[in-house]
Amino acid sequence: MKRALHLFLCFSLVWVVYALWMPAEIYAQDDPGMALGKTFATRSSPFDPPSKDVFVTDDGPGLDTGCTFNTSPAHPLIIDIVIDQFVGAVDGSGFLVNPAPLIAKGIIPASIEVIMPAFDIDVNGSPPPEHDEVIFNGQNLGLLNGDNNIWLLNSFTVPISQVKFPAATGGTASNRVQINVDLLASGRWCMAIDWVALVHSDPAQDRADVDRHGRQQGA
Ligand SMILES: [Ca+2]
Ligand SMILES: [Ca+2]
Ligand SMILES: [Ca+2]
Repeated sequence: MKRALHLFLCFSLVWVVYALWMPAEIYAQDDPGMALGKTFATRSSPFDPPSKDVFVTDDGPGLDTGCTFNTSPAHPLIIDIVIDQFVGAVDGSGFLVNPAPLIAKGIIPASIEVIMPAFDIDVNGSPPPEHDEVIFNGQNLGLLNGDNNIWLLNSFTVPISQVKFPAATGGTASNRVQINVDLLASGRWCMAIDWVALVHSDPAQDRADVDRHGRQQGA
């Protein structure tokens, strides 16, 4: 009986160690297939998304794809980031009808940062180099930056007027990032994205900027 209890305790201990160890092991690997259906995010880059003042998409279509060419069926990469915070009236597309008073009151910032870790953006590759274009809700934000075989955190500033919000409390709005890979060639360069975050800066700071701007205009 004592031996059976001993065996049981040993087995339990092994299982606990195994259970604690396993998620860390899977988490550290860049294997989107293994992450499907898991509750934790796939971390394919060395960068963790911010946890404060942020809307983030870390798993799903367009993310953790491995190096993707423009000849891949997965191209272009399309990543939707959901905002579930109602702030004011929006038009039929989800854009704020009148953001200025909300900015002045400090309810929303004047702009947000769209940030994403991007892999292997060969801007210094042999001509033609890698040119990967970022589109946010239909607006061109510019080209991704990076270098051969490294992850680099890219950041783009977007005016709040180009961000989609839900029409009512409890609703959601999808903000779409599209990456057009390798604009200058076909099947030449590949890249990947780990996550996309919409980071809102401090509305109080924006309000101060608006006030200062207003005073400057009025002076
Ligand atoms: Ca490369
Ligand atoms: Ca590349
Ligand atoms: Ca990810």
